[in-house]
Amino acid sequence: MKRLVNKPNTATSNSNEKRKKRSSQDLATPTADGSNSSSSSVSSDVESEALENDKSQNAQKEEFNCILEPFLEPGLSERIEFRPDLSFEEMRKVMAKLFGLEVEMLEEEADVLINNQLKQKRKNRKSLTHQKKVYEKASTTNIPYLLFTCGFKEGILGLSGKEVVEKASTFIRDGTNPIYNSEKFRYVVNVTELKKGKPTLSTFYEKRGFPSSREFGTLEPVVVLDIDDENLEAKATSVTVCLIKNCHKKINMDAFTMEKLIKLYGDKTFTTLRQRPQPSTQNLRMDGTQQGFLAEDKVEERLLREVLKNHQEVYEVARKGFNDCKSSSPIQRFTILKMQKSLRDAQLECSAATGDEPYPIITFASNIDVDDVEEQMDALKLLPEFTLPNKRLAQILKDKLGGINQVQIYCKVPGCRTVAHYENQGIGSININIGPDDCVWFCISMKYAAELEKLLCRKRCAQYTSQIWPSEEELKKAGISYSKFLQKKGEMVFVNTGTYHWVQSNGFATNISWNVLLDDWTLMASAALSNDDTAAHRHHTVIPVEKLIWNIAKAKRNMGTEFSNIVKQMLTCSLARCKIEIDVVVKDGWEILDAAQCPAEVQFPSYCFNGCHRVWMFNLFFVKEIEVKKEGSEETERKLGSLCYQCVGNKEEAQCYRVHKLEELIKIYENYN
Ligand SMILES: O=C(O)CCC(=O)C(=O)O
Ligand SMILES: [Fe+2]
Ligand SMILES: [Zn+2]
Repeated sequence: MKRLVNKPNTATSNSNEKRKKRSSQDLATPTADGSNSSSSSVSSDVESEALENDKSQNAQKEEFNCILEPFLEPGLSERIEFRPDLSFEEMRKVMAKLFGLEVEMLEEEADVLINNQLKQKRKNRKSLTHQKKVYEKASTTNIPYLLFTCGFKEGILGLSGKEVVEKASTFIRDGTNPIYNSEKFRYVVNVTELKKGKPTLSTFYEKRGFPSSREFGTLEPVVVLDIDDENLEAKATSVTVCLIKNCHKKINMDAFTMEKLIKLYGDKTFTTLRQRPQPSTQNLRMDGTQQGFLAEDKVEERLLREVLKNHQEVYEVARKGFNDCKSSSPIQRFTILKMQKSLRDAQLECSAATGDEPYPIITFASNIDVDDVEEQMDALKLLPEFTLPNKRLAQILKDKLGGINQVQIYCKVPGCRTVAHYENQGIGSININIGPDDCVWFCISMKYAAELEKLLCRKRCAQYTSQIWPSEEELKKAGISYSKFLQKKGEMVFVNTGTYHWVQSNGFATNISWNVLLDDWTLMASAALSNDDTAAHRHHTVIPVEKLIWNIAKAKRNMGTEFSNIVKQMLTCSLARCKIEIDVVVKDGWEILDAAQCPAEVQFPSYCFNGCHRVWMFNLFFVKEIEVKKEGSEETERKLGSLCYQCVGNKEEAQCYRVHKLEELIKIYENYN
């Protein structure tokens, strides 16, 4: 709760400097309102009284500085001008190797390279001996997962679409995938379920060539660019993460005030997170215990109006408390205690609270989806085109996807945490701080994905389901470098492909955010890797990757580039799987109808209605009557829904539909290179 006290000074070393400057100015003007400012006619009495005033004001400032000192964000990255980022380059190298690309890379120092090769050899040896223990067996499934990074069988790359389909037709006879090594697929062991013993470490990224690290991790600098930089796109897309300053000159920040948000979405219910505010270097649970990297919050569904009105109230309470503290020197202990109590009392009630918490249980309005409302979209339009929502490759997605090609808003009081994550499918993200205060960011390059994956296992964190707040010390010990920086009002953070990140507000702040999909081969490589990693964790991707690659091919996007090379490899896997799926379903005795014949009330399916973790339904889907919950009620009703082959069960009660003819897919495949 002390974090709330320091609200107006949620301090960076810079704002601290500003504070100091102000106090020396204050010395020149004896009273706060300046009414007695130095005139030659002032009596000596008044002068000495003024001197006393000065002294007491200075003493108070000193006192405030002492109180606030522990809350200044420690250990921040150096803010530097643009320079090439070797971690990002190394990630690109690994990806290029995985997809057999020959791309020009920055030269690295020779000894680093040799060192890494040595490490890799050692690690390879190790992973061979441990491999057996690491994974569970895959489920017995008739149709292989759609996987992009487990390697092709001999002589597959370069085949025509017709040849791929022909080869894939042998699956139904001998049960092995003749196109890609799907038999190597294993689920990752769920480390959160292990109560005792050492957790098995998953090695998904290590197996795909991401290096191990044996040196200590370090604090990386952060590149700061200007929104008017002539080469902004080239620079921003070649570093792990960067800050882009002066965005307030391009955005109408007034479009995102609390009042406007309440007017637009006040009556909508959103997921709000109840959290314990604490320094970014600490990770205590609500009850004061600590559980490694595992963070805790309580989820509540609340009206946005209620949450934002509360934020305004908390802001006022914090401001008043701070002013009360300032009104006496030395600061009275009881005014601090009074302020602490009023801040606790100002919070919304929390059903999960015991009532004895010695801190305010704050409310974080997270992931507020914004539709394409004119004023808000208009407010962003002067930003550089590549940073705007729903441009470039995102346009190919067509469907509206919250937070991906749609803007999302985060409304924060001091201490709100967005826990650690890769962006959906590891793609890039834009985040602008509308202010008034700072947010602190932590970022890790995907170069460290292998080491990070193992560290998370050791900490019993599941990548897709645990709330994770990593410790800086442990990262360094595990050889993982990271950057840590403040994002001030008006600054954008450009999170590049594959960057793992977590964020905390150090004051009151509203952030707006969306994903960017650029025509960049690292993005496709990241989507491919993420597709396979999510499958290994029994999840589905958020972006419909299979649909995306076919739309790219249909639009003949970036032909003859590294981008199209990777997409074509992904298409090979998809085409083969479509053939295998059809063969399995036909052999099982299903009649397949054209999707145009599907009853109108069944919308085009995306995920399986059963909530299963398998792929998005790209081609075949199975329609049957299922029991579903009525909206806003506990009652159920029977409705037509679409399921995947794995979940549909009895064919007497369901009908199979097909979206694409194989000939159509073959043609698109042939025409894309
Ligand atoms: O502002 C936040 O807390 C969310 C940040 C984030 O994860 C993003 O913009 O990608
Ligand atoms: Fe994010
Ligand atoms: Zn399913």
